[in-house]
Amino acid sequence: MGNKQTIFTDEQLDAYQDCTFFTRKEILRLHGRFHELAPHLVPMDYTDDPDVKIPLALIVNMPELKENPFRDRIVESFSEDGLGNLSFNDFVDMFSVLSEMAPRELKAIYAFKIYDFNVDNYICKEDLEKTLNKLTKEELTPEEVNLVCEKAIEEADLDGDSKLSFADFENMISRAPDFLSTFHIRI
Ligand SMILES: [Ca+2]
Ligand SMILES: [Ca+2]
Repeated sequence: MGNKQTIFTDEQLDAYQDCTFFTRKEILRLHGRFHELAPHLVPMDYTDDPDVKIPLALIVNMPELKENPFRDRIVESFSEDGLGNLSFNDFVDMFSVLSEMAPRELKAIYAFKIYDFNVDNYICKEDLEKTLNKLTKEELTPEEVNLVCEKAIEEADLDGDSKLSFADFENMISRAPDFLSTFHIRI
C-alpha cells in the first residue's frame, strides 16, 4: 500500500486508461509534466476535477513540441476552449493522439484539422501552401510552393472541386507514408 497515489481516484485513472493509449502510470507521469509547466496553477489533487487550463505559450515550449513546425496548430487543435489553452484532459488527448500507439486513421483526422488553418473543413491551396512552407522551413521559392501545391491538389482531389475534403486528404497521405511523421511525439 506504500505508494498509493492521491492525485486521481481509481475511477478517473480507469477512465483515462480506457480513453487514451496510456497506462495509469503514464497518466500520473503526464500529470507531473502538466504540473511542472505551471506549478502555481496545477494542483496535485485532481480528484474533484479542477477547472484548470494552461496557456498555449507554456505548452509549446515543452522540449517535445518546441522544434515542431506545427506546435501552435497542434495545441490549438486540442484546445477545447478554442483559444489554445489546454486542460489536463486536452493535454492527455493531445499526447495520446501523438503517441506511436495511436492508429494512422486517428492521426489523419487530427493532421487534417491541424493543416486546415482557416478551419473551414477543407484543405485549400492556401492551407497547403502554409503547410508546405512550415515543412520546408520556407526553403522553396513562392513559385515552387505554388507548383507543388497545385500538383498535390490536382492529384488528390477526387471530386474535382479544387480543394481537399477529408476523403481527398486521406487519398493524398496514403501515397506519402512519411506524411504523418511530424505527428509522432514520444513523451
Ligand atoms: Ca481550410
Ligand atoms: Ca475535393
